[in-house]
Amino acid sequence: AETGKREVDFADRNETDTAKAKRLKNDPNSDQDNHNESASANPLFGFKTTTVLRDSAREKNMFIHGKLNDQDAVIILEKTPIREDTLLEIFNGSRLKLDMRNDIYSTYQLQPPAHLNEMKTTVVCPATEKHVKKYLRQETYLVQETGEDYRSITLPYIQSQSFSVQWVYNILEKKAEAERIVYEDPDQDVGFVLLPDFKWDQKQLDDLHLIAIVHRRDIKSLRDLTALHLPLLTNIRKKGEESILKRYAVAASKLKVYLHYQPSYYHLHIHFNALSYEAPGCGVEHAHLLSDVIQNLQADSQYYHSRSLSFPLRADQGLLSKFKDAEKT
Ligand code: GTA
Repeated sequence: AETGKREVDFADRNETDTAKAKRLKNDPNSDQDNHNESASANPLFGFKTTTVLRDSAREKNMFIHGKLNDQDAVIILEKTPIREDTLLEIFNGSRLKLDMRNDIYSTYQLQPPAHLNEMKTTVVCPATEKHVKKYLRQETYLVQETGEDYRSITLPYIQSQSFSVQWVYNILEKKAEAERIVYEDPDQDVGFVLLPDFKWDQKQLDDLHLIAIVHRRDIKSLRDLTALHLPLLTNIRKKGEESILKRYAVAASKLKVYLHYQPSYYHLHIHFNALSYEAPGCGVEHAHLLSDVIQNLQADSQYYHSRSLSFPLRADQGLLSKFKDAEKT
């Protein structure tokens, strides 16, 4: 098997320098056969970058806006973590190029076998202007929203413009990702679907991320929850944790289970993350632990109806200007 893998690796390198240069430059004059082959095997072939929305050398990712077949698209490229179970193959099956050596210190460029050098790639196409703005690096501001602000400012805003939740309905109706479902409770009142979040490539447990999507379609966010929803929330916590233990052998004490406020998608869903993983959006300004939510509702059924909630908004988010207009920031 090892030899087979190496052969593939070397076959890749047999590409001529000219072919490689053409491919890398996305040269429109590159030969048509090559183009057709590449376009069918690679749906991103011909993507034209308009702008890099954000990138991070530390997180090793890049968010790119561009055109894919004349449609606006956002592509997220992300280098994936190194897995312990691949170390043997990395050490024995890679090419090494020495960068420098000094006394007991040396650095190398290591080229692992191609299958260990994958990049997680997320594509949003066609992307709306709202998607482009969502991923653009921007200044954020903390807003404090009273229950009354929610009803007079936030609710009308999210009713008039928020991301489509079609992808959520596709999951609930088994029109998409059906094979990825980890657990389902089909009850229409307290039931939910638990599946991997699309940010998690499921290759390692360090960044475990699942979402529980409720079957009910009448709960937009934390703000809609009352004590009447306690059976739903406790059911999600209990069965979600049990299923994760069964499937991934990760105990409840190694999980953080939370809701976002504001979420991006206004159909109630709950995040299950590895405790040690700093997922985007798990900070105190954005995340509400499910166990706290349950206790708050047990103490006061109207807690999320009346309490002030803080959350960050990006500079160009329409909701921020609504709060500014109301002189709330
Ligand atoms: N299984 O089709 C889907 C799908 N979609 C469209 C979204 N999600 C999906 N999961 C499946 N299939 O965790 C997931 C999202 C998110 C959750 C919605 O549903 O990955 P939310 O409503 O609370 O919204 O959660 P949230 O967390 O604000 O949205 P999101 O998209 O996670 O963005 C928050 C920040 O995370 C972004 O600003 C960005 O910094 C970062 N981010 C987003 N996507 C990626 C990515 N692919 N890679 C790295 N970072 C990302």
